[in-house]
Amino acid sequence: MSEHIERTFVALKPDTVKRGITGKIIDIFEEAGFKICGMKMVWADSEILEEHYAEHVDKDFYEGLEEFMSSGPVVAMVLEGVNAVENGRKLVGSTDPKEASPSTIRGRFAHMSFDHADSSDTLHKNVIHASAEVDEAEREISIWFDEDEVHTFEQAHESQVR
Ligand code: FUP
Repeated sequence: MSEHIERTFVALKPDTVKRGITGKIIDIFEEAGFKICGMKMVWADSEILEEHYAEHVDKDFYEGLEEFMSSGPVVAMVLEGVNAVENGRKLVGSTDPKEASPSTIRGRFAHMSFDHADSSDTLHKNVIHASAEVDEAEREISIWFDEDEVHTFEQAHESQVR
């Protein structure tokens, strides 16, 4: 496998599942040529969320983050592609939907601002998570997926888009 081919971890958050827009978002990744190597629905508990968000557990906003992330199931995915981590984050856009370009997933499917969420005491709903770094992606994939849930196969169109 070329050094440029990476796997990234993506989670469609509970707001996305409840709004019934998971297919539209999966479509965006598929259209861009990403390979879905793993996908499942998970209703996350505090154990998995504390591991996933280890860097945020001690922060003031963690309680709200965990409440939101456990408010319904997520669609967890492993996506493979050329520089999948960087390219995945590009498609996802800025963390705060208000700052995200309308051409990104967060900008297209949300317009929440975190300032507004804080001042109205609502949760920071931002549609999707995608790993920020390659080592973070590896760590997150191992948290959410067993090895035998991540598949290696060839896409029909692979030679066309790479
Ligand atoms: P990202 O890498 O884009 O997922 O963003 P961060 O790691 O900075 O934040 C993780 C999650 O915490 C974000 F999805 C939003 C949430 N968050 C809050 O709820 N409140 C904050 O003040 C900051 C982040």
